[in-house]
Amino acid sequence: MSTQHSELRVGMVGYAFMGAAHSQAWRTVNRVYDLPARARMALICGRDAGKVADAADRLGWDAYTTDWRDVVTSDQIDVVDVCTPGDSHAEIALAALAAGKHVLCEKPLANTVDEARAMAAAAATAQAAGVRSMCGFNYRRVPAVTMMRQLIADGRLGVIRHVRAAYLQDWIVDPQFPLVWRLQKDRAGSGALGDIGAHIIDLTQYVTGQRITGVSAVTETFVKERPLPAGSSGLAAQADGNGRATGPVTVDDAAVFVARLDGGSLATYEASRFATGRKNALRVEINGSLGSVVFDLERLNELEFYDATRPTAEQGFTRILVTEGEHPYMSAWWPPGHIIGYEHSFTHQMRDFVEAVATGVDPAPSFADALQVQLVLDAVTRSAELGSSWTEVEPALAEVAA
Ligand code: SOE
Repeated sequence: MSTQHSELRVGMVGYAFMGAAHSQAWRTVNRVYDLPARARMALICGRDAGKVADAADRLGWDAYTTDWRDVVTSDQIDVVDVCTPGDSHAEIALAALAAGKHVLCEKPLANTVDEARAMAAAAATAQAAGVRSMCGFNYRRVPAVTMMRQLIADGRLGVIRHVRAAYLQDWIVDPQFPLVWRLQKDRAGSGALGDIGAHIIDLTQYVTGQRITGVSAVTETFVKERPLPAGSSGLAAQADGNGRATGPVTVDDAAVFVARLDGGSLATYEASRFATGRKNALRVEINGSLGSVVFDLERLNELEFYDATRPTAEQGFTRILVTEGEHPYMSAWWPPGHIIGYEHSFTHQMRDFVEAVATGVDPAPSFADALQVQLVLDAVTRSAELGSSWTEVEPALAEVAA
């Protein structure tokens, strides 16, 4: 006989890539984990009635609406899952928290520090009334990443000296790629920095347990004008050489920065959408006084671990296959060696969120954790704009440079 479960009725706003990834996780989590509450895919919201009706059917939602206010005001909804572009995160999450709904909000938390501060404050107020909130930095829930954090917390790397993180994509290398919302500051807040840079900021702080205290940054927008998407309106337009309407790219295509963390380590970060050939390449390497550990998203079931305490003749990077039942999250899946994928990190995220809400504890990362990431993003943007720590290299003499 199945155990009796209470129900958490979920309302999700947004149905594009993240909406689909979250839907996969909401469909799966009850079947993989025995949780104190069952997540019910009650209501999905999108602005286009035809598309959201199709999404409800395809993704497995009970009902749909075109007004997010229906989601946050319904007394038939317990959880609001925000999967929209960044310019609506604050409005929806603040309304949901005020309505007493538990909130899961996609990363980055907001488009600005002010919005993130308001969201973190509202989450703290709501928390006093038992309302839970979390920001969807899903890569924390890749088993190998959780194991990375455990190795460091157990002292296996000793004192952390270096953090080295890159998140590289190439989906907008073609200058003819249209001016989608992710390339517009008022919609997305920033470009590669906030979209994928936020992930490596959160992930490195999570695995090291340290916080970034200062940065020195450069950013670049390589392609400054792009064709307007079909059917776009309200975008400042001019015509390119072929008479096609174009608009300005108002965000970074790439951000590179060095940082200090409060545990004394030095860090380098690179977030780019112009790393030709790199599709979704996230790599983090942590060097410590007793060893090093490397995570590569393209090999997400593995960790490379260098244990400098082993006999010299036996030292080398070993490949740990993170698929044993004792590894984080893995007991719910398949026997050892039967690897999992990107989408499983979202199922783990929903597991932890549902368990936290059902047992009355605060899930992590909190909105306060996500605010701290937003503050780092803001510092990177300000550093790049100021160029304060930038020292020009004196050009070599013409005859020498030739
Ligand atoms: C686009 O860069 C994107 O979908 C990000 O928004 C996600 O957070 C990342 O996991 C995959 O790439």
